Amino acid sequence: MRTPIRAVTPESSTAEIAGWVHEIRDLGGLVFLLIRDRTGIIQVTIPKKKASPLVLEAVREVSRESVVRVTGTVKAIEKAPGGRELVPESIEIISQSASPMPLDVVEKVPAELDTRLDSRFLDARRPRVAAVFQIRSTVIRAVSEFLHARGFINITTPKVVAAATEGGTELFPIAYFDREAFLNQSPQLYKQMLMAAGFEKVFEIGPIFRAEEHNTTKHLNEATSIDVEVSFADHLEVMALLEELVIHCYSTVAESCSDQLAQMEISGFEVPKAPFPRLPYAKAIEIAAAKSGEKIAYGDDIGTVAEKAIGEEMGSHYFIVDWPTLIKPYYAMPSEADPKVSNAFDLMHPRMELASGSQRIHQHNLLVHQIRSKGLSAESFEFYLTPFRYGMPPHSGWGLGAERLVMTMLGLQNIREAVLFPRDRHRLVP
Ligand code: AMO
Repeated sequence: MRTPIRAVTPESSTAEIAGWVHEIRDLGGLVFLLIRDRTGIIQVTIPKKKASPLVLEAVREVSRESVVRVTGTVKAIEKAPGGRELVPESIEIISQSASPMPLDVVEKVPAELDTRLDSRFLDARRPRVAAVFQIRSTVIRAVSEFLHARGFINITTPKVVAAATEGGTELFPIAYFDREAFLNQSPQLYKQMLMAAGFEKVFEIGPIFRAEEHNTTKHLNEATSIDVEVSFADHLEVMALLEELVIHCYSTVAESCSDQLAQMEISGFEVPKAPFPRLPYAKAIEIAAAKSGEKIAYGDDIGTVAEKAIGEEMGSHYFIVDWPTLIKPYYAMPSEADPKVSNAFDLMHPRMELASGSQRIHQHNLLVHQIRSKGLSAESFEFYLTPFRYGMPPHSGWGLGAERLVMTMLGLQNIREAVLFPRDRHRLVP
């Protein structure tokens, strides 16, 4: 039976391990093979004089990054990783690796991100890279557990759709038999329709597609969105839920990923504290003008430079609230007190936007009016609008970018580092 490398301790007497040949060090009379599996690294020590001919032949033939199985005796030794070594009785080469490799797993030569992504399967053998995806997995589990515990239903909505959600641009058209269809930009319309179905609390963790032209360090063409929709709740209630969820994700990672954080050399991992400040849009653009010199007219979007300046001023997670109705999507509810402002919010990390959401319009007539006032055709939204005529409860929700959450949590420089196989303007393989 194969033992995970981490479970081989100085107290073990014998062990059978299997993994990749991380390094080969030939010191003349002694050869060291470092063998790696996902749990750790062990030193296999081969004294040339004492080893069997079969073991010596395997050692001569094996190349780095080959998959091997080794059985032998465990000895306590202080200098080796984990305080133990394995002296082999047999070494079986299960799968020999070709060389030279397109990427150095041991990373003596640091590689460009593009080279790493071209050979992601090798890149992800690096414990530091694998740690990102173990943490990402923990974050997704934390989200799912958190929402299930609060009575949410996990939904799956179509990714092949007939209409835009977030406005007409940024859509990927596809051929759907003899009709035009699109890859969905957001589950927005579907999660809202399920409020009319009486589900009350839904969530989805799934792909969203955006034909963003710009190739930046924080945009993907295929991203993962954590979407939530709640009936009988206003924007303030779903903001509180979002804040609690983000903190829960950080706490879960702090509690259960200490090895991975150490692997990534992240020390002093900080869990953000509630409440996140609520910054009105009008104040945000004032800060941007004062700090970055970038003047934003009321009603214009907050661009990257301004976002950065505001982020520096705020220093930790915060919400931007009281957005002008004009720049928020048609489904955002205008404030009762001042309809020029909508009940919409963005959750910000000092580096970038993480989520946006709002209280939604639940009145059919108002929604049709808003769709038309954005220059969109209400007819193409028929399937979405009909449920609003047969008993639609008031509701609110948000969409949180999973990659941006992981990227900002781990201080990654490029969003592509938080995706196994990113899709961007230039990348369609692997
Ligand atoms: P929005 O378009 O702001 O809102 O998207 C929500 C969040 O999804 C992430 N995101 C992206 N991440 C990486 N690359 C992209 N191209 C990309 N586009 C979006 C961001 C963003 O904050 N329907 C609304 C949500 C709602 O109101 O419920 C929506 O899609 O982190």
